[in-house]
Amino acid sequence: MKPTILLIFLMFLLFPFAFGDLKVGFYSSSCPRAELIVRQVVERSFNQDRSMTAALLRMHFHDCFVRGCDASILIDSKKGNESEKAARANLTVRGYNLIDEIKRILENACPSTVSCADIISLATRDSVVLAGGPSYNVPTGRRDGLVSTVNDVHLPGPESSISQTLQAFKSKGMTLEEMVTLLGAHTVGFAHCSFIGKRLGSNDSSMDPNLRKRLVQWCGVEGKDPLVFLDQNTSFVFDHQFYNQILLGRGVLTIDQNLALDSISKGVVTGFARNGENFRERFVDAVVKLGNVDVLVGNQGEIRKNCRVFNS
Ligand code: HEM
Ligand SMILES: *[C@@H]1O[C@H](CO)[C@@H](O)[C@H](O)[C@H]1NC(C)=O
Ligand SMILES: *[C@@H]1O[C@H](CO)[C@@H](O)[C@H](O)[C@H]1NC(C)=O
Ligand SMILES: *[C@@H]1O[C@H](CO)[C@@H](O)[C@H](O)[C@H]1NC(C)=O
Ligand SMILES: CC(=O)N[C@H]1CO[C@H](CO)[C@@H](O)[C@@H]1O
Repeated sequence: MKPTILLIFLMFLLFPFAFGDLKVGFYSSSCPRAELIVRQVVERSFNQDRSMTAALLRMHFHDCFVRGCDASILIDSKKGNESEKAARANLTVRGYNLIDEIKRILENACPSTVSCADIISLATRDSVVLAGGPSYNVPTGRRDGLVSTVNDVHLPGPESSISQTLQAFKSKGMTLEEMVTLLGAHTVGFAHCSFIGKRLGSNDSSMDPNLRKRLVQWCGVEGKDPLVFLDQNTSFVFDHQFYNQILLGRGVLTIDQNLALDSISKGVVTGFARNGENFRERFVDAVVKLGNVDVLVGNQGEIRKNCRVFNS
């Protein structure tokens, strides 16, 4: 073996779980029950409301794509200074109370030890498993950010093209396949009708006419903004049926439907539609990578005591 290869091999032996600057089991001595506590609270919440999986997945994505996975999404606005939450794209993010509850218990067990950013990542994993998705190790050791401003939020919108969206993912170091994989998170959860109004109003022939009929009726309630399932087949199950649905013209968001139509992404979609096991494996890699985007580690940032406010 060449010396360099040997060195790399030795490094993997010494740091088998190192991922970037995070590592699996970061709290194993500082707060041994941390992951257990997160799991128990997520389980309790999921048993009351199965849509928690969707809430957490979306929160995780919105957190990581704005200033990195630093829990900046959790900060409440102050007078005259709006935080990320105030952005239109983020207004419908849910799950803040669940994070608060986990944090409260963790602060009792191990004060000022477990970051809000890690809580989001761990809770997301646990909720994915509960919905039938794959289990995976979450590298931890993230620190909480010190900045949260509404002007930082530049997320792709539901009408963004696949190539625009791909640019956004590439700017975070993600590939096309990882983008298609992560959008597979739309296998769970809801969208408000207001996000698909344009699509229903136009003669978008890419939508299954039966689905269109149902959605026009369901969404057409005056003065209301009802919810529709993003995955019209297995709406609460974390599986690959979302990809089959969009191949059948049953995507709800424009961006979801376009995944199946655009020549850039169609191939990956077809592959995942056929092979659910491959989707599960790729999802694990992609979501761990998402959780590594621009993280704060070491002495950077802080460990918030209350996830909604900076320590001071
Ligand atoms: C990058 C392009 C993406 C766009 C344009 C997009 C857009 C949207 C929109 C418009 C909604 C409906 C929100 C509402 O009406 O309340 C939604 C929901 C959701 N998104 Fe995305 N999304 C994207 C990527 C992702 C990614 C990467 C994930 C996770 C890894 C994700 C997870 C979810 C989940 C789980 C929901 C359901 C939320 C709930 O039920 O509360 N999305 N998305
Ligand atoms: C308020 O403004 C400063 C920038 O002057 C920023 O760092 C901070 O995160 C902002 N947000 C909140 C909610 O305080
Ligand atoms: C949609 O198509 C139908 C029939 O083809 C037509 O009557 C209607 O005017 C169209 N609506 C729009 C908004 O283009
Ligand atoms: C819906 O999901 C079920 C269960 O995974 C699957 O067997 C069925 O083929 C799916 N239906 C469609 C129309 O894709
Ligand atoms: C999809 C969406 O609603 N995007 C909005 C997110 O928030 C920013 C800042 O408020 C808006 O400029 C985007 O249009």
